[in-house]
Amino acid sequence: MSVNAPLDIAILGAGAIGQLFAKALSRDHQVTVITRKPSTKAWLYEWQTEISTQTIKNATFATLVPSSLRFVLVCVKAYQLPEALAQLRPYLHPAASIVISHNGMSDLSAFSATLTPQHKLYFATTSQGAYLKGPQHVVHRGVGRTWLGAITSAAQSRCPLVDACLTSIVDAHWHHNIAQIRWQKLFVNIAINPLTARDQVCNGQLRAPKYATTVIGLLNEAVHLAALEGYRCVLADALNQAYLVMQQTAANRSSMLQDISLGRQTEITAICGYIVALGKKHHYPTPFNAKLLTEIEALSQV
Ligand code: KPL
Repeated sequence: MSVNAPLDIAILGAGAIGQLFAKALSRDHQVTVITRKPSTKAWLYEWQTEISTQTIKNATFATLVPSSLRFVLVCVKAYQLPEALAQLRPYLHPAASIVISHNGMSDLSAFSATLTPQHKLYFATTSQGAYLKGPQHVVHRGVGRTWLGAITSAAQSRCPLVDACLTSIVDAHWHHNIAQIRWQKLFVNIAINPLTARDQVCNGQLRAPKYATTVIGLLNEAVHLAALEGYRCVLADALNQAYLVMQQTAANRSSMLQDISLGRQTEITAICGYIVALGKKHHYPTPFNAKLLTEIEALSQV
């Protein structure tokens, strides 16, 4: 298959990021978004002053043919991932390429164990600032970088789906060590998501001096534990990156703030909860992450 040939790409998950990727990829490819309920309504996209509508093909699992999906992006929340992957598995083509993207950390080993040597599994991290304003209304608030990289050894060589993402998604790049990049993205989410959600502020407002001690405390714990897990990282770099994303996505409401505002489950377990769990494993105290974990869990139950 030529790198430039249009692909049939399925996207599982119609959240803000799934829809941003769908819109970007649909310029050159046939995109189908898999949702729980069928929909033919056009999506409304707001990108700064530009507003456009687009109808992207929609399917539900009930309408799909088993073993038919060759190129798949999975853009669901970390806590939805195990169920989503179990549902998706029978519909994967024997040589499917799959890109998973979500905030926080997840264990992909159970899913990887079900794959054949022909399957290729990748991960994408993104710092795009986007949110759903209404049921089919995406607002893109800031360009952030997207990194793609291999999870399984079969995916060490790139594939047409990855090339399509690298070409169509703005500021998207390949990285040979996506695990390291996932840690860097985790640092950004640890610094931004819980505080914006707790205090109901936009990302840029966290640059105020009153947040500095907490941001440093959260990242100090995370960087220390990342090092204990074998990932090279420096606190100054994690802080620089977090403050850069606060600036680049200043007007954005973080995904966790949106979740709390809409009464949805948050990704706190895969973000601060991940650090707290690692702290227990390594007998390293994590008071900053534990406090935010408790506070966000309490808010989710209101
Ligand atoms: O990933 C994000 C999120 O909101 O989940 C950031 C990068 C913080 C953008 O808002």
